[in-house]
Amino acid sequence: MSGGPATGTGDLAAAVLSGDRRALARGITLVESTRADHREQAEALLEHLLPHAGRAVRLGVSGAPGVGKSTLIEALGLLVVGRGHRLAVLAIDPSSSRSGGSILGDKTRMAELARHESAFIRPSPAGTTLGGVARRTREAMVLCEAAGADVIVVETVGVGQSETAVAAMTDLFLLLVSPGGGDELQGIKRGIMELADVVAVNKADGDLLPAATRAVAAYAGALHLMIPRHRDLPAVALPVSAMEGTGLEGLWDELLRRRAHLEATGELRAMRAAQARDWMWSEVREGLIDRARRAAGPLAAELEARVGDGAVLPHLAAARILERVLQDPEG
Ligand SMILES: Nc1nc2c(ncn2[C@@H]2O[C@H](COP(=O)(O)OP(=O)(O)OP(=O)(O)O)[C@@H](O)[C@H]2O)c(=O)[nH]1
Ligand SMILES: [Mg+2]
Repeated sequence: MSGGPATGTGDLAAAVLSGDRRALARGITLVESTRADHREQAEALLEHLLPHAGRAVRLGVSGAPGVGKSTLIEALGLLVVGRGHRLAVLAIDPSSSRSGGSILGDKTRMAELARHESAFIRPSPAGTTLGGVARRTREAMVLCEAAGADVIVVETVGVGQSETAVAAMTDLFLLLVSPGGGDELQGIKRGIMELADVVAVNKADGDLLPAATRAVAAYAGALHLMIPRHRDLPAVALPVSAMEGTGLEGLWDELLRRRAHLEATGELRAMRAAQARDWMWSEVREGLIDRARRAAGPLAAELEARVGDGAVLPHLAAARILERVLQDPEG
């Protein structure tokens, strides 16, 4: 790149817009970087690209470990690119630093999809905070859409708050469950079920088929008792087999039907507006916390220790840190 960072960013933006996958990968690396100069370039890049984003179908997929997310995303992804779409798969996985990159393993598991010219799979960055990973995933989504992806799948492992983070950046939320039935239903937090547009009971094949059929009925009953996320569009439960491919056409059609409904009623626009507002405030939160840590310096560790010992009340410690930020607003 020549001509300083501004020109470089412009060139990169043009390359991303032309659908150049290597440029897209480089752009995502830039938004993932924590270096201050990279951050500046990332922001310039996003400013170029944001007007070209926003048209994709954004689908969140979550489910417990081993439920079949990777298998499903590969199979559904192949179906989607087979219908002429351009697909990007991103992941929110704040635990990936601990597990050594489960999504990296996924890329090899989704081998056929990863090789497809219309699919782009991006392993999750090793993140320290959910907020940090979520920010980078949101920004990566903008880049993928600018590069021409019209379907974005954001995957997360269903073990924590990451479902809420994914639901806050997507149009549709697919909860994948296994045919465990009643017991398992108890284990899934109500709040997560309430986010779902579709609960897909996976592994509805072979010996597991009868259990899967019962589970679909149990989930349908449970969903029936909940307040739907979208009025006139109650969530549904469906059986699928990611391994055998059964139910996937129906699943995709159901997702598209719901997306079309949300678009027609204006709910999609309202949802995206609310998401943009949330994004803004979460940036404020993350930014303030970053600055507070920098402004507090060694005082942070000292106060953490004293709060831990019960020597200082947390809100008083917080007030002291906030005072520092206000004295030193540039961080
Ligand atoms: N019988 C059956 N097995 C399946 C199906 N889908 C996935 N599996 C199996 O379930 C296991 C876990 O599948 P993955 O796709 O790796 O599950 P995952 O949810 O991505 O797991 P993590 O990434 O560890 O959270 C593998 O052994 C798959 O072969 C299915 O539709 N039917
Ligand atoms: Mg997986």
